[in-house]
Amino acid sequence: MKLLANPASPFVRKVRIVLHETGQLDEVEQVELTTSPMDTNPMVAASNPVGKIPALVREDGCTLYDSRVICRFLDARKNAGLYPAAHVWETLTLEATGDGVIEATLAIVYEHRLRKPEGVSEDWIAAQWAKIDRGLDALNARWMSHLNGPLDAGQIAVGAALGYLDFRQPQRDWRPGRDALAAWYATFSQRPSMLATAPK
Ligand SMILES: N[C@@H](CCC(=O)N[C@@H](CS)C(=O)NCC(=O)O)C(=O)O
Repeated sequence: MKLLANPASPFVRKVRIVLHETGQLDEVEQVELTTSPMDTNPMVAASNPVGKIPALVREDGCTLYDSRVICRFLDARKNAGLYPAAHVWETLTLEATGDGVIEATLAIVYEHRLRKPEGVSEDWIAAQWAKIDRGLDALNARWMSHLNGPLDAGQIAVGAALGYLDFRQPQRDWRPGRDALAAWYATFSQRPSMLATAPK
């Protein structure tokens, strides 16, 4: 199998963390490439019609895309328990929360990177920050017992989201006022899978 990937992508990072945590690193070749909404890489477009990474090209089945699909596939392949049946809806919702924070953070990155300076909307960026802040506040207020439980795909998405905020928005520290989440991340970010996949 081949994973179309870029080490800076937080959605790719989710998949790479799952590969580490489930012992499948040797079974997936990682093909490093760049793509962007304004300049879609042809190999990505050929694998995922909406032109996004990660995409997982399989020899024995269709190419999978969207990190949630790929993470769930890799988990099922090894019966790794990252989507435990007893808590599957909570786990998927937590994963969606992490992904939503990533989407809003990525939207801010693209707004600065891809628009002409006169086209950048500060109001729109503020609206993305509101999504991020509400997401992080919800994690800190309502999800700590789940986050502190056995490893699952929801935790991995949140870890990737907080790592991406530190990577792209270090000047706006998300930790003040969110002590429980900050304490959780201080420990979670030291997992070997997180250290091995940290964006540079
Ligand atoms: N929902 C998708 C989002 C993937 C995504 O937005 N990936 C970014 C890189 S971090 C991308 O490929 N952007 C290029 C584009 O939007 O055209 C997932 O979870 O995989």
